[in-house]
Amino acid sequence: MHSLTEKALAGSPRALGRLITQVENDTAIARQALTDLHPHTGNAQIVGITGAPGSGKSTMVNELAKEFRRRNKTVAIVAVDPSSPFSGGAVLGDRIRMQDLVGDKGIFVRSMASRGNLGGLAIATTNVTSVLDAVGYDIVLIETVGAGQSEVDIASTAHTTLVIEAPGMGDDVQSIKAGILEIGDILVVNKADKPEARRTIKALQAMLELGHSTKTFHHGKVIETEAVVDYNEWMTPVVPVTSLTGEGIPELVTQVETHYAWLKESGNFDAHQRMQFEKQIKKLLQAAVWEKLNGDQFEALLEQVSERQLSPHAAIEALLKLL
Ligand SMILES: Nc1nc2c(ncn2[C@@H]2O[C@H](COP(=O)(O)OP(=O)(O)OP(=O)(O)O)[C@@H](O)[C@H]2O)c(=O)[nH]1
Ligand SMILES: [Mg+2]
Repeated sequence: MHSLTEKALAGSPRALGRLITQVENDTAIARQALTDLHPHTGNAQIVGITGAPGSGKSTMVNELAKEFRRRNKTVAIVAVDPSSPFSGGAVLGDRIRMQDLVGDKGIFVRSMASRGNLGGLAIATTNVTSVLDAVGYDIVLIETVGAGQSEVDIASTAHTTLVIEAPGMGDDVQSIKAGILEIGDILVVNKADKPEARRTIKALQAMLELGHSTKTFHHGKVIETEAVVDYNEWMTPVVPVTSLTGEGIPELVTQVETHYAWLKESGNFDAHQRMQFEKQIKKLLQAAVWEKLNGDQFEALLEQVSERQLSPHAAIEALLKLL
């Protein structure tokens, strides 16, 4: 085991920071470390926080961290900014807001920025999360802006995904982005201090009711399809909070804990974990294939397919031979 890994496991925040830099840069040390650390993972609750820019994610993460600390849980925060190519650039504001967390040994904060492709950032985020889990943080909070693919990626890394909505950002059921129902385990309406928040809450509740429609037509008769009480089903709650003052944060943290307990008790945890590893392995496989491929060889095959000299299937055969 590399000394950096050993020191990080022993609790050195300095070593942890340096190890994470290795992971971000996908170095040989990092790959070995991830292998060495894998048996130590699986104990942290990983919580994804996603939402539109300005919805209040950073403010909320700060408050969530404080509330988890009050409950004697250690917390690591990963702020992912896919739009920024500079680590620490666009998230400077977050750093300042995180000031009240500084000095607490039970808190670790890390910002990550895109260095080119989003896929690389998603893999790096998953890896960094594994490191934080392995070294013993109870809770890992991942903040990411809802930007296309990234929230889906977060959902495949996190156990519990919070989708943040804020009033005034388009409150009609139609304008709330499709897909949040699938990824959000908890829908949070932030800025509940604003009077318009009631509308947002109502819109989300209406949307959930549509999603959870229990009635369907069968041979012209209305029948109940889903059991009213299904212990295997998680009922997505809508939780209003005011991150600015901390109001509603304890209730939100309780919901986050309840979701984790539900995952474990319902037997969904293992299935969830398997699915996450499956996705991770497939992503890594894809990355490994690209790494092995010679770009010119790929271009040449692409050219032949475009010229109708080779079918895409035959190109795959040729690619597999090249590997
Ligand atoms: N009124 C009100 N304002 C809030 C609340 N929470 C956050 N804000 C404000 O909303 C603005 C955006 O907050 P951030 O926490 O930076 O939002 P964010 O989602 O992290 O933004 P990005 O990281 O840029 O995507 C700030 O001016 C906050 O002070 C709240 O509960 N009520
Ligand atoms: Mg932010």
